[in-house]
Amino acid sequence: MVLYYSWVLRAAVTDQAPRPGLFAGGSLGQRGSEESLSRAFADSRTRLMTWVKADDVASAVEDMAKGETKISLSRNNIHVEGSRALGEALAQNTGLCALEYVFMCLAYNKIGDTGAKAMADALACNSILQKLSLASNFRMTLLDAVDKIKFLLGKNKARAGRLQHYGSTEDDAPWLDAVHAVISHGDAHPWGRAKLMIVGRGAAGKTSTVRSLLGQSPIHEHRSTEVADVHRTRAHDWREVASDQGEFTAQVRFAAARRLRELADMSDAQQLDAPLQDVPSALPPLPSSSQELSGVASDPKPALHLEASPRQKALLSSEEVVRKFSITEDEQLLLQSSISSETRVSFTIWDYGGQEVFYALHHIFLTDKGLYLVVFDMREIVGKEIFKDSLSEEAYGKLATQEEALKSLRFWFDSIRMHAPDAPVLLVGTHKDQVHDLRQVNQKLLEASCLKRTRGTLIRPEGDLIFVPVDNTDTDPNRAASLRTLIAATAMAQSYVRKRVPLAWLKVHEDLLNSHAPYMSLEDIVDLAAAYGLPRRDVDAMLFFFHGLGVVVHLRGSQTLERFIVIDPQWLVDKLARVIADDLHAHKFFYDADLKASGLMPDFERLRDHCIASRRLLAWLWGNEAVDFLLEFMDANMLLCPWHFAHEAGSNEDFLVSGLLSTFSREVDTEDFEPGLSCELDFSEFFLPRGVFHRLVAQCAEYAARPSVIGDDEPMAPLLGSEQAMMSFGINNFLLSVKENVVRVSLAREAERPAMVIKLLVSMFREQEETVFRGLPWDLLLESPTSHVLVSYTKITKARSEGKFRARLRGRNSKRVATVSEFEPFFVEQIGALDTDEDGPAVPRAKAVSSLGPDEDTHVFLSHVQSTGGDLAETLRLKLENRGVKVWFDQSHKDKLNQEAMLDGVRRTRTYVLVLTEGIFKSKAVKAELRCALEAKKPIVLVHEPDTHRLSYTSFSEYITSTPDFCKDLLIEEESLPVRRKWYEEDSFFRELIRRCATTV
Ligand SMILES: Nc1nc2c(ncn2[C@@H]2O[C@H](COP(=O)(O)OP(=O)(O)OP(=O)(O)O)[C@@H](O)[C@H]2O)c(=O)[nH]1
Ligand SMILES: [Mg+2]
Repeated sequence: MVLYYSWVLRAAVTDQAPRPGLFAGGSLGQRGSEESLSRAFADSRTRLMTWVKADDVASAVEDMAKGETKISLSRNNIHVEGSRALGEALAQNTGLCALEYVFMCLAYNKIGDTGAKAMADALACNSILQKLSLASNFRMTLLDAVDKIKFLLGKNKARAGRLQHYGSTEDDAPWLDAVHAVISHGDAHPWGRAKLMIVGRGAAGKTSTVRSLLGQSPIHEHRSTEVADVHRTRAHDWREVASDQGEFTAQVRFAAARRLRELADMSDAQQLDAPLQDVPSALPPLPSSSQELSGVASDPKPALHLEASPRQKALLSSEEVVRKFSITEDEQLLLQSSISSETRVSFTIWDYGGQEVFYALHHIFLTDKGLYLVVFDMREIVGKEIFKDSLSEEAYGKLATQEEALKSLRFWFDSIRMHAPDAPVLLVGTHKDQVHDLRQVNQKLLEASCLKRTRGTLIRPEGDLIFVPVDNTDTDPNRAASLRTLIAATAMAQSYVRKRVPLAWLKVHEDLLNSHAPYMSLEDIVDLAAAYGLPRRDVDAMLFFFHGLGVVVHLRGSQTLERFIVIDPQWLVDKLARVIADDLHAHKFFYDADLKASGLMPDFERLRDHCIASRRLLAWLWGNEAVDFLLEFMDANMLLCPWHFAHEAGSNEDFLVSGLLSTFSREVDTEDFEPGLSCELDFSEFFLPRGVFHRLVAQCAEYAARPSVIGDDEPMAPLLGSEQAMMSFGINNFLLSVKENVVRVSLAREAERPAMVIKLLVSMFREQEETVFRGLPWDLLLESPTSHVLVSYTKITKARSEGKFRARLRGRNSKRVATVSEFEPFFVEQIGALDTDEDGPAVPRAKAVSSLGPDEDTHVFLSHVQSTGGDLAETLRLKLENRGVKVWFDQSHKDKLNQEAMLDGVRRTRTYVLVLTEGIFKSKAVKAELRCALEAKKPIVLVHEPDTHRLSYTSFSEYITSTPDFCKDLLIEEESLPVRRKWYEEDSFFRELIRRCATTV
């Protein structure tokens, strides 16, 4: 319980931007106030920094009126643990400086010597607290701690007196002028920000290592992290900053200090006295930022001035400059002296939960602009047996074997290489207090083959060890000093950390954080940025950069996703954690009174038992917040998909949460299944990332329910297990299974079109490969139905194309051989190559197309820009024509390339299709065609390139910005259809396109 109190205390005191407020409640020891306290901090987002006991309310109100802040915690059973936590919180707190007078009462709390020492340590960092009562505390004997406290409080008091005068003296002029100059010039400065990702097995000590890095006190019990915890650090001392604290102010201070020093270095004292507007010209020009940062074209220099054009808001008002930037001379000098410091970098730390269920989320969060800390428990690497006698049975039982631990390291190295191939990796070994022979750990790691898998991205510390050992139980706040140094130096070597970022970006970010909104619409951010003079294009570049750094989450695959920016990544992680949870974390819901009362318990049980979630359950789990976005986010990341199979307890909108399938312990009953043709997707050249199989299952489940696939039959609901799935595409039944690095597909013996099913599955996997698992090597192996030898599909097709049907091919990892002709059953369906999107002669194609009217020459006019959309338009034309649609397309009418002929083509077509790719509206021809289509009142259909990895891709905001005035709202009014290229999706894409083009009968 004491720990619980300390949590509350920490929540209260680390709050960095307090607004004087009042919380009245009973003592913390009483259940009621415990709850109201946590509610106050969890729900309201108000900055309640003051609370008092109920009977003190009157005096507290008086204090508040005087602008005084009192934190009264007397008689609260805070004990040693609580006071330590409080000390830690106080050490971090910079927010209290908004208050003029701060008093804290800790009387009657049994904090003892340790608590007093913690308070003394805290005050060494906290320069705000001026009064602290420690009266009547149990066994307090350490007088020097009390003396130290008295001394430090006195210093703070004196300092506070000084502070009040700042901003008004003549001495401040050069400093404030420099601040003004920095802000008015609006230049870009290196932000020095990086993303630090902490990964490793469950209970390896990741969270403890993060606490060590942040200088926080050790935790002894294991509180397993759910999905991830996101922390942000301050540049110079690794202290954690509050989630609403931006870095604009710090950046301006730093830039001002640099400016002052540069001016001093020029040894031209006149410069300092020069009028404000002359100051920037005295300095070397700084390069513009946004082009450099993202490759997104932008105005060469965002013009930001303190009192600029009337529409443009100054980044800060003059009064704000004086108020925020009046700092002591000592602080100014300190800033100037730290300019050359090579390690001034702040981090967004992502502390991942190590449980397997969270691995499904890796591809979203393991991004490449980051550093990876792979944390392992050294006891497991040396072999847990050594610790059998020194550990409790329970603790010993939780340790992994050496083999498991090394396998886990290999898994993490592979996952990082998969998702962030160039990111630096640091290895951290925990439990240094228990493992003394570090060389032995080193030796084991070197012997294990897993290190090779980092492919040169492993950063080695100085000395003989290839990892950094840590003792997370040490109470010294600097226990991870050498690790911090290594991380910071590694980060500084990354070019994106040194990139220059316009101050206006940081100001926008600070405003976003200060809004306390967990997410915001793109339109609102565009407006906010516009107020500071940032054009819409720069907003794209800014959000792209922020997303890469893990500062915001902004996906761009669809219009809904693109319009939604998550400002607080922890909010998103917490929402996901409520759905993708392991048994341990899901347990609490079974006792949730609200869930019971809402009548959704059966839905919840169904989610846990069958991985099927009803929309109403998801809405409840997400507190009815941003439900459409979250659904689309999960869908886009293949964590769920619509589930169209009936279920007794089901609502009418269900989803298969494929991200949860790994928690399944059940197996599929395959007793009656008679396998026919089989093949394997083999990933053993590298590894099979978690999630490939479950995503494939989700893709199949969605596909299997399409009306065009089901036909007139009753759909068979897939039978799902964690490593198996029995499915059916129409009358073709098949079994999917996964083992080690292989996904196996077995068609039922009676399946009619086995090769088509295989082609569909390969196409689904290739979709994953393009969107999530880029560069993942794999091979398609076909199993001979007679000899059961598995042979690479590439080898078979090569031999067939050379007519070598009698050639004998060696099986994978086997001495056995099979003749090419054994594989003929895979080729009889004539549906084209199994591993491409090409059609064979026997591919069934849907839809009769209506005949043309007397005024119509074509069904469709494809309007596109050749440089970026030429290939796409050509593919669309071919596939539409294959389906009987007559298409007007300029490349196929070479003789009619003059404008009049094209416009005539528009007038004499049934539907005008605009193919949206990068730069579409820059084309004069496209604009003329579009204008003509509008004048002729043709139906307009939009299709767009959705693949963010293609050069022809651009964002919707870019399309909207560049839409010509004569059709300004076109993209807002018409919903664009994303182009689908993969074989399994192509048919439904063209059906929909043809439907929209009104060409079906
Ligand atoms: N003795 C000792 N214990 C440690 C050390 N580091 C971590 N622990 C303990 O190991 C247990 C697990 O630590 P955590 O930091 O919570 O582990 P984690 O990796 O974050 O675990 P998950 O969040 O579940 O993935 C806790 O009981 C810690 O106190 C260490 O260096 N020495
Ligand atoms: Mg953890």
